[in-house]
Amino acid sequence: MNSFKERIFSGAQPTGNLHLGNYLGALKRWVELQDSHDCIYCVVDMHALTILPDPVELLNSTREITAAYLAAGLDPKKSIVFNQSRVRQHSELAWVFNCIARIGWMNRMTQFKDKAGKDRDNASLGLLAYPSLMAADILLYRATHVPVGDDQKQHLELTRDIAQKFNNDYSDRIRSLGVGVEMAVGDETVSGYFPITEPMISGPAMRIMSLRDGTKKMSKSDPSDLSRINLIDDAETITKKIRKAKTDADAIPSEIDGLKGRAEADNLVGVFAALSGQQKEQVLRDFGGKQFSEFKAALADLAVAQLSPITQEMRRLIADPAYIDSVLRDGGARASVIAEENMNNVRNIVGFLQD
Ligand code: AQP
Repeated sequence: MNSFKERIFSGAQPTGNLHLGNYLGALKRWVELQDSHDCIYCVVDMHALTILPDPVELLNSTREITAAYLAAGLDPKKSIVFNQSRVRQHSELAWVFNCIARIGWMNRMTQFKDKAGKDRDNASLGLLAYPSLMAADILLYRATHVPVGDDQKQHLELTRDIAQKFNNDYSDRIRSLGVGVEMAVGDETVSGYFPITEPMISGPAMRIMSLRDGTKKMSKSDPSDLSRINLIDDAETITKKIRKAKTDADAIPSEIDGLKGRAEADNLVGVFAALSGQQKEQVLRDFGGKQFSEFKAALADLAVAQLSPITQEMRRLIADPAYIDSVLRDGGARASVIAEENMNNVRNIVGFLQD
């Protein structure tokens, strides 16, 4: 069976500083995947427009997020690293997908509901269409796997629905042009132009929660800076934020069951596990019965040891914007070659007249 070449695609929005959730849920795993896979990592600046950032902040943030990627270990020689808006085919494919996706699908997206709030009529069309652009980001490269945090699961399912509907709607045309690829979906073998992309969501840190409220995701847009650890924070700030993190009055339990109903404790144990490359069970074996003050001191030392080298390298790179721009330019040129080949096929599939 002729099948898709395995390819990884993922990205983060330049809407502020990357935080520990972005690092553990995404970036750290992206770095690990570089050795075994063909990887494309994007700074998704077009997605950032959905919150209408100040243009100068968007430019700065795009460079800062690229600096974080590189400082965390993305190697621009091994992987393609670029900013989305450079490769025009992302918006071109997103338009095709806007005509495939159904408004009902978009209205069901929990991220849209959360971000649009009560006044949905006043939300931008871009915010509603965001998952269609995300599907285009992934499928433009016919990526087979997408490592993301748990919060992106629903968008990934929508990407699969869009790919499936495109493959079905244009199945005759894909066959007659001979551009389809056979793939296994469940027990069936089907043919299509786009792969049914697999999300990669696993490990102890797929949803890192706010340090102030264990029921809310750690997020760039949380107004409280104490709610998150930014990759750019210095050692003193990291230690202070962990010391101030919300916990309860009980000691650390020895068994996983003891974390039930204790969202903040569960979150800190998960962070420790992810940073130290262990399972939560092991962390509980080491710290069960101890007070939070002792556990937090150990967690702060671990976080500082892991994040400080990244922070230092980020600061060095941010001071060299010409280098960052050259990485994005080179990555954009390499991404464009793949993007144009696929978009050219899509234009033929949908029936756009070309030379
Ligand atoms: N708290 C989290 N825990 C684990 N993974 C997370 N990710 C985000 N937050 C957490 C993962 O990081 C990657 C990049 O995310 P993004 O920047 O594209 O957007 P986001 O998910 O919207 O992140 P934020 O911080 O919550 O940003 P704002 O506040 O701007 O919406 C993704 O793989 C994501 O799953």
